[in-house]
Amino acid sequence: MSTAHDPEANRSANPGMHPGADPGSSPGAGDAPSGADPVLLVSQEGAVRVLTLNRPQALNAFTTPMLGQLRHALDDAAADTTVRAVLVTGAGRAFCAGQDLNDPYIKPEFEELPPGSSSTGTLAGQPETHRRAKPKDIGHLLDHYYIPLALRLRSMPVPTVCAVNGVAAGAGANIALGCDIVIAGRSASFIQAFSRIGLVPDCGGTWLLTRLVGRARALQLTLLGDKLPAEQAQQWGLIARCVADEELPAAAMALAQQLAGMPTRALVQTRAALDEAMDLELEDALRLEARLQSQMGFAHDYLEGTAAFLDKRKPNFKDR
Ligand code: T3D
Repeated sequence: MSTAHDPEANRSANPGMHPGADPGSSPGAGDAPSGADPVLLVSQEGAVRVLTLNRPQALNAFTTPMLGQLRHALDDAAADTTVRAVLVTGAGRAFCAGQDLNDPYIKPEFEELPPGSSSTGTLAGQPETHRRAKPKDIGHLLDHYYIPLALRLRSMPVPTVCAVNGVAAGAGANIALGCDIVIAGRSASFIQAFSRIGLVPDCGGTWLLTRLVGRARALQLTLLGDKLPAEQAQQWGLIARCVADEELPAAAMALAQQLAGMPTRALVQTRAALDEAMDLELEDALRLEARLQSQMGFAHDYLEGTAAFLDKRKPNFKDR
């Protein structure tokens, strides 16, 4: 899988996602200064758009500019009709360690108080001081970055593959699991790290995990915050495939190329129908299938697919 530096990928992302903050330029901790490596690499192989998280020194932990750029890159892929599948992966030894805990957006800050005031900010391992945590609503980060990103991923007009090349923790795990097909290297792992730092799962974890592995295992993963090795994640049905580390790039690309050659619109409607059917009665699911099948039956790809079968040739699908 090759990656290329694309100046477009490093531009400012959607201003106005948060009052007074530009996700493409806000001061994310450890973010690349201008001229340094971009935090997201964008490249294309055939009809597959490859997005590579690129802060390996911090295990690709998400900064706000990086979140903005990832969302922008997904928007670009969605709008580009030459793209028929998206492959997301990470540079270095990790996929993504979740939210960068140094990011000023969420990092707790304290203010000194006059002696005698009651202190709320004394932390273990630090001298007793009179200080108070400054109020900071870290939920804004979800509202303005993670929710749009998770929804963008789930509504992509092309199939998505995630190649999990190492640890995927917190929001990093749930972004990976939000892709349509998740393939991981044997040494990769999944950690619902939220409870370790006093948070609840986010980025779709509560919705995804119960659906993927059931309530008991979802509770085990999220309450304990333990590391789930890739092989066990596959056995549990959390991810689709687990391969040898050295095989991951080629296997993930082959999967993405296979999907790119398939009838895109039918694949995307299949994802939507499966998601919707989780909350439907059988009869409603049957009627949804019939409605979608009607639409598919009028589309080019169905005519092409059946004609190619009957002509004993390879189909050339076009619909998106
Ligand atoms: O409201 C909101 O919006 C909050 C949103 C929250 C979403 C979330 O994702 S919350 C969960 C955040 N993530 C974590 O809590 C995971 C933190 N990281 C870890 O637990 C461990 O790093 C790992 C288990 C992922 C990997 O461990 P290991 O031993 O392989 O690597 P390491 O030595 O811990 O990390 C290597 C470097 O990456 C290290 O930096 P250094 O010391 O070499 O300069 C470490 O600090 C850095 N790093 C790893 N994760 C993060 C990080 N830096 C900032 N933020 C991180 N999340």
